[in-house]
Order: sequence, then structure tokens, then C-alpha cells
Amino acid sequence: MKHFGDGRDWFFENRYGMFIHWGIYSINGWHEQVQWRRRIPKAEYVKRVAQFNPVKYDPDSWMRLTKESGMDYVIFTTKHHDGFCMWDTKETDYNVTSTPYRRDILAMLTKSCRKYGIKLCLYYSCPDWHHPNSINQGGDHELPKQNPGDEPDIGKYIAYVKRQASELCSNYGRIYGFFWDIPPRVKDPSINKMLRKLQPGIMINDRGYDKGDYDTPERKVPAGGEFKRPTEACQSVGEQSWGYRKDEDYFSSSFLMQGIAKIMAMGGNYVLNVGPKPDGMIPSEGIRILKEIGKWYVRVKPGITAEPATRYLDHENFMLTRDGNTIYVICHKELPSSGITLPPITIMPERAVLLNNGKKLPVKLEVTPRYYRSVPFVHIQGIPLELSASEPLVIRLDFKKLSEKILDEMPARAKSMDY
Ligand code: FHN
Repeated sequence: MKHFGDGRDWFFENRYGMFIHWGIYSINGWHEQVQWRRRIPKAEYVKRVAQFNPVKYDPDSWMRLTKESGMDYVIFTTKHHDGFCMWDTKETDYNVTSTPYRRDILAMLTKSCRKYGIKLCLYYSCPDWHHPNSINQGGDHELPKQNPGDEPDIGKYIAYVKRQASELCSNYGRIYGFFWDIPPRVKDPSINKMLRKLQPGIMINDRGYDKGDYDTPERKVPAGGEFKRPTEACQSVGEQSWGYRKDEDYFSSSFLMQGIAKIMAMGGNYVLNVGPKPDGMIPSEGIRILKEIGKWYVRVKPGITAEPATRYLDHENFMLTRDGNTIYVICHKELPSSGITLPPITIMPERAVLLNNGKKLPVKLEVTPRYYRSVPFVHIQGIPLELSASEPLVIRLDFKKLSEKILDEMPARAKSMDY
């Protein structure tokens, strides 16, 4: 993946992050969009301000979990579609300092990020279901109609957004990324230009007022072997919601690991979301999943975060990454058998090691009947199938010498060996 050659390149060295959706919507324990989806009138919804008092909020514990999960950065929802602000903004009283909790949640999180060396990125929703000038006329993620007393004015609303974005990028130290959400009705490149001036190394996504620096596939794993533009995939630990949900349908760790392995082998970043409860605690199921994935991730990380190399492989079930004279075989899906053959690789590696448990695997060059060809390809055997059923496997192949040229010539070499 082509780097920028400036402060944004942190993005390519820090590939795994925690997404955190937290706001007054957590009080319902249903979904972060409860106001809109359950048609709660604004006058009723704002009563949650007086109920929000996260007495168990402990951002240090969040950061310890982030590190234990092998994650390098966090993305925090400063303002979701409901318009409620989780920082001490001067632009509206509809913010966390108006709650019984009173304290600046974002300032506390910023301090913990700095203490634990976790990079801080900020999420900000373009749609706003509270601000009187915001457009709510049935557009993408807008309320079906304006609230009583609204004075819809797109120019005034964008000016508000600019002032808030300026606050967020001026008052909380280094901000590594800005995650705009739900592309707005109008484009305005001056906004991201302002962010870059305030935060020179900031990475900005593709959902804001211009196309930004990186793409954001959501809750899906795109087809293909390699991303062409910087990319950060996002997913939540639960299928139904990003914000806290009392009876969430949680994903299996194995399912999430498969997505992480493929996205990263394609050269992308991955952020996995949790939705803290109204008291500030991350749900125990979310903690369990993050820790389970973290144990796997720290073992296979060298393989899934190496340079994408699937283009050299002639096999649809595996992916390849490369680091110098080492190739990693990413088995992002459960293996059907205990052996794998790797056309068109016809060079014998010095060793094969399963990163998941550190054990060597038998490897040879041989003609295998499965391929009806007489070419001796790399053939790895003795792969523990029961392990493959619970987590994606990553096999390291160390070669004496490997180069772009050798890899490029591999298909022709294999063809020349066929009879
Ligand atoms: O509508 C939001 C949704 O609530 C959530 O915040 C996700 C996270 O990326 N973004 C939007 C849906 O794409």
C-alpha cells in the first residue's frame, strides 16, 4: 500500500483498533439510533440527559482492555446522529456537562489514551437529529421531518459543524483520525482542510465533506486480494447494534477473526466496536470476545499485517502476505483437510511454522494427485484441523532467497516443469 510520506503514515503501522459507540442512547439498551427507529419525539428523548450518570466510567480500564486485545488505537463517538455531544462543547448545552455526571468524558478518555500510548481518533455524525438548523427531511439517516421549532439552514448547520470540529481538533491533544459518518447532502473541502491544518498527521475517512484519505467497508469483507486505497473495515462485536444493546446477538470470535485475517491480508485496517453500558462499563460479553481475539491476534499479527501478496497465488481458499524472504499463508477460512498445496510455488522453503502455536509443520515439494498436473508444488501437511475450526491459521514459510522477480516468474517456471 502506497504511503503518504507524512504524519498520516501511523495508519499503516497501527492496523487494529477499538471502535466505541457511547452516548445517552445507551440508557435504552436497544440501539444507538433508538430515537429515530422507535420514533421517540425529541421532547421525550432529551429527558435522557438528566438520567445519564456513568459513575463506573473508567477510561484507564478501557485502555488496559485495548492493549490486552492487541489494539493500537480507538475511535470514539463524540456526537452520534442524536446530536448529543460527549465533550464540553461551547456550541450547545446538549452535551455531557449538562448531565448529572457533569465531567468532560472525552477529556478523560484523552488522558487515558496518552497514559497507555493508545492513539485517539474521533467519530462525528454529519446528520443531527437535535440541532435546529440541521436538515431532517427524510434523507439518508435523517428524521422523516423537522422537529417542532426547527429552522433548517444547511449553511448555518455546516458553520456549527466546522466550529465543533475545530474544538475537537484543538482542545484534546493529537487526534490521529477523524471518522465522519453518513456522507452529507453537500460537499465542502474547506472542512477537512481546516482539520489538516489543526492536526497535520490526521487520517480522515471517506464519509465526510470530501473523499478523505481512506475507505470504510462496514460489516462486510470485500472480495479481492488487495485494497487499492488505504482502507479501514469496521464491525461490531454484536450483529444488531453498535451502541449498547441489552440482549445483543453477539458474533462468534471465530467469525470475527476470519474477517480480521482477510481484511488485513488485503492490506486494510480493522476496527472492532463495543458499546459501553449507561454506567460506563463495557459489557462482559464484549470484553470476552476482545480478549479471545486478542490472544489469537498477537500470535498471528506478523503474518496478517505483512505486505499483501495474494496476487502470486493460484488458489481461491488462501491468501498470501510477504515480508522479505518470508511468505505467510493466511488460511482465513476453516480448512477442509490437514494438507494444503500451493500452486504456483515450486521453490522449497527452509521451514514451515504454524504461527498459531509456534510448531513446525512438515513441508515438501511434490506432485500431488489433486492437481492432475506433474508439477512439484509446495505441499504442507499435518495441519491441526481442530485448531482451524476455532481460529484462522497462519503458516510462515521461510525461504533462503525470495524476490519480486522470483515470485513474478513462478507461474512460467511451473509451466516449464509440466509435461
Ligand atoms: O448509522 C450509523 C450507525 O449507527 C453506526 O454508527 C455505523 C458505524 O460505522 N455508521 C452508520 C451506519 O453506516
